[in-house]
This record gives sequence, C-alpha cells and structure tokens, in this order.
Amino acid sequence: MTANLSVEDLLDAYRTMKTIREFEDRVHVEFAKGGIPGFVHLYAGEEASATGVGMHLKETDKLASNHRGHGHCIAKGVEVKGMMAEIYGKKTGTCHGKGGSMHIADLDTGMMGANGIVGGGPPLACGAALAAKMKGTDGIAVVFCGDGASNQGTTFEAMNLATVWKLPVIFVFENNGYGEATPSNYAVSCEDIADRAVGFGMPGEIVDGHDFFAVHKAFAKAAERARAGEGPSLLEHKLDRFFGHFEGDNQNYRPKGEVKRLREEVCCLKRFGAEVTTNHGVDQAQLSAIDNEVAKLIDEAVAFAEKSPEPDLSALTTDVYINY
Ligand SMILES: Cc1ncc(C[n+]2csc(CCOP(=O)(O)OP(=O)(O)O)c2C)c(N)n1
Ligand SMILES: [Mg+2]
Repeated sequence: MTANLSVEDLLDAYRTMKTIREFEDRVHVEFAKGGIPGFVHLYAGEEASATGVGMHLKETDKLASNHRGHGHCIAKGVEVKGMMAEIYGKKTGTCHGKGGSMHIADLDTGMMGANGIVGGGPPLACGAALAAKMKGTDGIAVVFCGDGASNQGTTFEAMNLATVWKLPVIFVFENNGYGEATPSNYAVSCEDIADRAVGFGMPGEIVDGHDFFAVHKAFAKAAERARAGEGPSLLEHKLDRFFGHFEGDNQNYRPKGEVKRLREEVCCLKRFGAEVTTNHGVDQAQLSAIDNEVAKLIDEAVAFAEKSPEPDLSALTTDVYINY
C-alpha cells in the first residue's frame, strides 16, 4: 500500500496506462496501413501523466485536452471502442465520426474535448471551473497543454483570470521537449515552465512525468487546493513522447537513437511495473492478466471500428453545434 493507494487502485492505474499504450501503438500500426483518415498525434510515453491526474477526477470534474488527446480521454473514462471508431471517422464513434482524433469529446464523462487549437484548452477549463464555482459544487477543471501551448497568449490570459477569479482549475503542462519539430529549450523563454506560475500568483511545481507516483502526489495537492476554494495551480510534467509529432513525421530533428533509448530507459509502464511488484505487493501475474485483457479490448475496438458504417450523408449538419 502506498499512502492512499490500494493494490486495487494500483491495478486500475496500470490498466489505464497499458490501455493508452496499446491503443496508441495500435493506432500507429493501423494508420500506416491507411485505414485511418486525417491526422493523429500519439500519446505513447506520456501515460503516467494522464493516469496520475485522471485517478483524482470525478465524473463531474471537467477535462480540456489538446491535439495529443487520446490518453487524456482514456484516463477520463471515455469508452475505448467508441474512441477507436471516432478516429476511423465512423458513425459509431464517440462523436458519430465527426470529430476524429483531434476532437474527441464526451460530455457525459466530463471530457470537454481534444482540441486542434494549440492553447485552446486553458480558457475552456477556466469556463468549466467558473461554472463549478458559481454552482457552488466542489468540482474542478483540469487542462493538459504542451510546452508549445505554454507560450500561447490564450494560455497566459487564462492563467491570469484563474487567479483573479480564484478558479478551481489546474494547468498541467506536459513538457515533452518539442513543439512539432522545435525543441522547447529553444522556444520556451525560461528554463522551467513551472516558474511562470509565480508571475500569475499561483503555486507551480516540476513533476517527473514518467513517474506515476510523483504525478499522483503532486496532483492530489493541487486538486485539494482547488476543491477547497483556494484557487488554481500549475504543474509541469517533464516527459517524452515515443512517436513523432504526428504519424508520418520522419523525426529527423531528433538525435539518432533518442526514441529507442527513451523506450528502454524512461518507460513509465516498465518503471511502474518494477515499483509495484517490488514494493507494493502486486504480483507480476496480475499485471500479465491486465496485459491480456487490454490486448483483447484493443483488438475488439479495431474490429468494431473497421466494421462500423460511415456516418450517413443526411447527418452532415447534425451534432455540429449545440443550442443552449
Ligand atoms: C493556434 C495554433 N497554432 C499552431 C498550430 C499547429 N500546431 C499543432 S500542434 C503544434 C505544436 C504543439 O506543441 P506542444 O504544445 O508542445 O504539444 P505536443 O505536440 O508536444 O504534445 C503546433 C504548432 C495549431 N494547431 N494551433
Ligand atoms: Mg511539446
């Protein structure tokens, strides 16, 4: 047992991380075969970040995501078969095939949407946090942004407003070292994005984003602060992506062997597996059973997506706007 995590919790965390990894590894393969339309940006390598955060979120809490959003969706509880069908552009998808990879949204689970607009998420999370505050619930909102999005004006405006209105919102910056092909140590004006929190009057913390336990612990503090009405926080998760910016990216801006080394040395799943079997009473057999369960789920999701029909032409203009 870790502080407040039971073996059951740890197995849940592993299941989520493994589901994200298998989902992304499979989309990588299927995309190369040509079955998936549009653009996809894969989240493999960053699983501990979404999972450590997601475990603290209730269904009524809100999550705003970005273009690399599959992992955030899975960690927020969006159903995997519907997600896969959505990525294939099928009628049975989470958004009936009209959102695709970059616009998976599922309001029933509090997933406000992946987002193709870099820096689009922070103002949305502020809106959701303001709604929770005005309704007097203990609801919180979280937004996942990249290092690239950390430089957007919308992000700065949202962070300022969050403190001014003491909103229950948490800004999670997933610093994976690159915005497209540009290294973050070139494009980000400060050494650590966490330092920017000071200028916006909120606490900021650097977190090892490969370490589920570090993510879980840091977010617990930020969530508690937000639920207690004490306002926003910033967390900078330092981590790495295991694929290119988008599928098809030849990654010639990355040092040779970088991805291979990262997969060997900083894989959050390997690290988690070693930690929980050594120190937290989890059996390797329990992890292997989850591996099998997840492999089956992803096979089923792909089969479901492939055999699902395309949206009807008559539905072209439905589900596009919501009237409130
Ligand atoms: C407003 C806007 N500007 C530019 C783009 C093109 N674009 C898509 S992803 C991306 C890089 C984002 O980098 P980062 O925020 O670090 O996220 P990562 O891809 O590393 O997860 C850019 C510039 C966009 N989609 N929206
Ligand atoms: Mg980045």
